[in-house]
Amino acid sequence: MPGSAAIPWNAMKPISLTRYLIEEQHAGRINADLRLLIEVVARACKSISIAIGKGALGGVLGDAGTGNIQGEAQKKLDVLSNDILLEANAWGGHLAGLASEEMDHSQPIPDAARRGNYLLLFDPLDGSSNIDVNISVGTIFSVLRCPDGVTTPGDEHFLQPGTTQVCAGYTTYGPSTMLVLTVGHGTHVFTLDREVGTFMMTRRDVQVPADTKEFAVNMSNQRFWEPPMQRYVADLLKGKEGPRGKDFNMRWVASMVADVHRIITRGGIFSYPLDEKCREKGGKLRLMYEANPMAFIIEQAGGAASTGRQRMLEVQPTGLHQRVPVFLGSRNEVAEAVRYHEQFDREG
Ligand code: P6P
Repeated sequence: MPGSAAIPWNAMKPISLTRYLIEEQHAGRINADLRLLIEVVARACKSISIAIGKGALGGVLGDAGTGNIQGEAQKKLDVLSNDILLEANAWGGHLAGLASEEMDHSQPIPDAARRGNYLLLFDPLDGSSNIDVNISVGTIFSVLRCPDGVTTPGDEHFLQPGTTQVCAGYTTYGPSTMLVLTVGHGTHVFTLDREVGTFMMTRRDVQVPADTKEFAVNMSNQRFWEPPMQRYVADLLKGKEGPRGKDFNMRWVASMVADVHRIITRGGIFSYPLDEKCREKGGKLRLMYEANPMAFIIEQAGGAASTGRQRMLEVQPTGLHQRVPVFLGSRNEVAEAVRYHEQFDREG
């Protein structure tokens, strides 16, 4: 076309996950084993997406009739998703071991297979209580390095603070299937092109707005919260007339991946604080394969993540299925929630 400006060919269409990972490898930011690991997990998420998409027609809804170490009844899709991720990661030679919300203990890669240097942790299907009512659910994963000299990792080798993660991601199975990923150089969003079967980059280097007017919390727990959480939310609800000087909106999907993805997309704060019901367990959400990967993803997108009293990524884990209180999202709002907790701890 005469006069049309020449558009660099590679600016004309989104790049695939594979191309992004190859570019990261060529830049020296990831190695071949980590690239393979991420591709394998992404491929497993595509299989999970297909299984979920069948719904009632696939015979995969409802309870599996089993329970997990969390004391939760497992859904059929919990077990299927876990099996898909185990099988996908068993033979690639990129892992030394893996751990799952659905398994009591971590599992070293079978002796017969070549072992790599990474540890993979995942919640294979987070929010699975929403499956039977057709609400978005997701897969969350975190990657750590296996400690030097350890060839058969045990649970104790997974107990590394979130700052040691080399990769974290989640896949949200919603109207579209989207993979959100960080390898420590920004947070990027990939959307599954179902016709081709490829994740295509649809947002590079997400930046979560520093401020927000939207909070996510299960308000039915309000009477069980600690005083600082009571005061923080009470002030949110006072709106423009209150100390915050602005009105807030509330969302609660009860699927962490869906709530966090909304925050990645438009900002907000997600909270699952301590309450009298979960205090003895340390909280509701799990540190190693829910809070830490989400914290890494959010921080890489300019947000913040805290227990309310400590930066999430600096928590020293004491157990594979350890639970923690969670505040994450727009950094200035998380700082405000933390301020309420610090003031209470100082002054009561
Ligand atoms: P509640 C789902 O079971 C989950 O682990 C998270 O995905 C979600 O944010 C939370 O629990 C919902 O908890 O108490 O509101 O059902």
